[in-house]
Amino acid sequence: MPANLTLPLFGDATQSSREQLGQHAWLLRGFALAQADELLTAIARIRAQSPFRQMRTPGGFTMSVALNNCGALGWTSDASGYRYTPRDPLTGQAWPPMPLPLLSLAAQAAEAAGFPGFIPDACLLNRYPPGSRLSLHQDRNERDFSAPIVSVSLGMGAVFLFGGHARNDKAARIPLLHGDVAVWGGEDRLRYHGILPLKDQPHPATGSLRYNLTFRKAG
Ligand code: MD3
Ligand code: FE
Repeated sequence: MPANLTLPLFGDATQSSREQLGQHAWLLRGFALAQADELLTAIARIRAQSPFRQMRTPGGFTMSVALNNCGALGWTSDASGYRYTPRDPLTGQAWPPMPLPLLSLAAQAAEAAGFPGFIPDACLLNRYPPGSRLSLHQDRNERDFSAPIVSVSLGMGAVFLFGGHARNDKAARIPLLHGDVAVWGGEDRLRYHGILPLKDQPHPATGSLRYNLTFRKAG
């Protein structure tokens, strides 16, 4: 951790900094801090239209993380597989539109990480209660792997597993804190990654929850 990064009471970064995780993978510490309240307000509006829900995996498990989407396409999982759909299967309606502040934050973060012109058409919202986790996986349901993915972390901190191109490659453990943004593309786009079971360390902005937004070009 660079010496200029100070961690106050709740573990948020107070300054932004840029850490390189891979050839084309960057962690922008605190990049979303100034917009965090605006982002949480946007999540509350999205939730009123399409609720967070625990999806089933094709293998028959129920995910511990609750999911939601905004944008033209949304990621869903059920007994028949993983895919992007234009409608929320729960409401039968289109997913809520992607709020402009979210879209512009994602585009700015991508640009700061060397991916100018990123226009996502999907934003997956993950909501983690204490104890929930995301096991090691690759993001490969998007049509075009040449676009990067941008992720924004809000609320409780989590330990991110940053693996390699094979499931068994040793994974680095990287804390993700309120306001942190990660961007990965190029050769890092298909790295295995996951989130360890969340500790209950309530955050003033969200209580005992963590939110992660991932912006993707899915279609
Ligand atoms: C992957 N979400 O929704 S994003 C997912 O925090 C997902 O909710 C996690 O994986 C979450 O599919 C992690 C953070 C991240 C950061 C850097 C990466 C994922 C990465 C670099 C390479 C590959
Ligand atoms: Fe992922």
